[in-house]
Amino acid sequence: MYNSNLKKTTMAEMKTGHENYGAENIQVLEGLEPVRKRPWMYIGSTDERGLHHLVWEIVDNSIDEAMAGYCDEITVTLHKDGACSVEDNGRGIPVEKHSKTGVSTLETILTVLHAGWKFGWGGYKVSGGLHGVGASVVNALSTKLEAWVHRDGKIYHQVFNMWVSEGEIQVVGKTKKTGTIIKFYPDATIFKITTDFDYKTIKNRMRQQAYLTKGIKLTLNDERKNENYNFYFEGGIKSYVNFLNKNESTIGKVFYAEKEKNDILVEVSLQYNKDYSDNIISFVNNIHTPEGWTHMTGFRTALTRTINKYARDKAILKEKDQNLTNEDVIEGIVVVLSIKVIDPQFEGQTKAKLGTNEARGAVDSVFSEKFMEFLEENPASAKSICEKVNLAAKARLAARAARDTVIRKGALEGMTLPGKLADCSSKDPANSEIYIVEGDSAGWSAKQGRDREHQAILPLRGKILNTEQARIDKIFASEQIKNLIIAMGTSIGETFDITKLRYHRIVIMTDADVDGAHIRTLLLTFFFRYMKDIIKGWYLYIAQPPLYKLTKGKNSWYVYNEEQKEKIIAENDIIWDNIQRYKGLGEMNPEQLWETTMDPEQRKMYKVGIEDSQRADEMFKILMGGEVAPRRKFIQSRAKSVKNLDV
Ligand code: 28F
Repeated sequence: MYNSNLKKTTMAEMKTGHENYGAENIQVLEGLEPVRKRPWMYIGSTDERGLHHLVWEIVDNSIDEAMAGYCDEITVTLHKDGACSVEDNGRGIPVEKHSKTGVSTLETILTVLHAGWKFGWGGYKVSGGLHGVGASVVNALSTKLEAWVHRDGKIYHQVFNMWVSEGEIQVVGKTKKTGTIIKFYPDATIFKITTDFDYKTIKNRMRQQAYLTKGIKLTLNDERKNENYNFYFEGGIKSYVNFLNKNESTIGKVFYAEKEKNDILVEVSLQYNKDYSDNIISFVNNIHTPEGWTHMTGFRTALTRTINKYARDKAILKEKDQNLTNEDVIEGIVVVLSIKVIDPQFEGQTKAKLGTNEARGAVDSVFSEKFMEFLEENPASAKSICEKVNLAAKARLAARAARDTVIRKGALEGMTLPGKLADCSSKDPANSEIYIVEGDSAGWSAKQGRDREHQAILPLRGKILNTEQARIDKIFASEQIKNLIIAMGTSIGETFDITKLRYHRIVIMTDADVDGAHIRTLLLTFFFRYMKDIIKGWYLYIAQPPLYKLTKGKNSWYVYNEEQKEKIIAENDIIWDNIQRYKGLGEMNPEQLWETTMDPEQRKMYKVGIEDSQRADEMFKILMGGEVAPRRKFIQSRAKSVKNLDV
């Protein structure tokens, strides 16, 4: 860990402080050593996500300067030599030496842990970043980091090699501008998986930050691919709501409000659409808080109370009508809630849950006051919103009635499993798996070929209901979906209970053709919308049946993709007897299906997970939702990359 070329320093010198350059470096080394020893404690992980946290940390410091009102342009550049640089036109990090430490603010920020730049209140200057661990973490995890500061008419430059300063800060030129540039080279010994920055990842995050900091111009230059992108949203989170609704047909106008309450700045925008799922994203000091918590609770209670009050005042809800529930009022809603809190108490192990109690009250009071004003001032929007939530309430009641009848028949409780289910004999979910198989003939082969002790088979006939476009009462009306729900044992919606899951491996097995892909997508849509915890718990798999069978004499090889086929053909310069392409699972007999796709010793399967919930939500909307235009655009934009289209 120590730089061998550093002069070894006696304890005496260490104690006396900074007169010995080496001593200072030793302190820096000791200060940043914990970061290099346990990087995941500072950036979450050292995989691709952790690598990009380095970028967020530096960008967030520029965003902080923008939130303070001193910067309105931020540029991120991905260099050919693997470096990433961030530039802002803020005031420039101060370079004067501290009287007591003899070290400049710039060097302190870059070499002292948690010297993240936080400063007081007034104009909502709060620190973002990975909760402001500061740029020193980036320095510690980079082989080289350079800083330029434009300030007081001079350009200052300082270089850090293996996070230790190469020398004193230098004046390298004159300037009329002000601002800060940080360029860093991530350390490949820390980021073993990759040090390649991902353009799309950075672009998505910069779009989000631009929405959250209205009026700021964010530019991304990828010098590796000669691509660049600019983001600038005068409308801030209002534009964000429009972006999130771009694939939807909307209901009513966009609502927007911004107001301070008890030292908390509350900014919220929302708009309903005709869809059934909700999309509510919240931020605290520009940090995404996916687990929500107090600020979200404040919002939800205020929304439910306000709509109920308005609907009763306007006699849209009659005396006899039950109150609308939170579930009813969030159906089809898109919300961006952004609050600024001085010293937020983050909870949860990912620090993505706000524990500050004042936030609940502030959001509740600002939102209910402003949203009631909006409903009163926009009666047409208010009416269509109330119609929408009323329909949701009626569907919920109908679904409850439908579920109750189904439950009353004891079906959902698993008392009467669906006739088509060939269950396994083991009753221990951890040792049980279920294959959801497309088609009766494949279903038959799977039933014959399986391991009856541990493998259940549920054959599906043809397409299942597209649950992306169906309301909950239609879900219960569908025989295939009901069979799935009963077979899983968990129920769905508010009665979903993952502990009731009857199998710890659920394998989707469909043909390797377009229809098979469609059925697989319909199943994934259902699990994502109504049994998301099954995916989050990593219980869901996709079987990999062979694409080809190559035969030579009495030998045969199963091949799982085009590349493998080309490789085997290239490697064995022989004349094959036949090369069989499997169009459907039904073409395999039970033994073949077992040994190629179901035998745990030989099979290959994909594990289904959700890396980015927002992205997954958007993709299901585009691919399976009611709006045709976005789907057409998606297909057209990817048509050229499709190789063997079998229509
Ligand atoms: C490319 C990354 O880090 N920009 C920054 C500033 C500006 C000031 C500042 C930063 C330490 C504790 C204050 C300048 N003049 N971009 C950046 N721009 N840090 S980081 O001050 C840090 C001090 O509080 C700054 C007057 N006040 C603040």
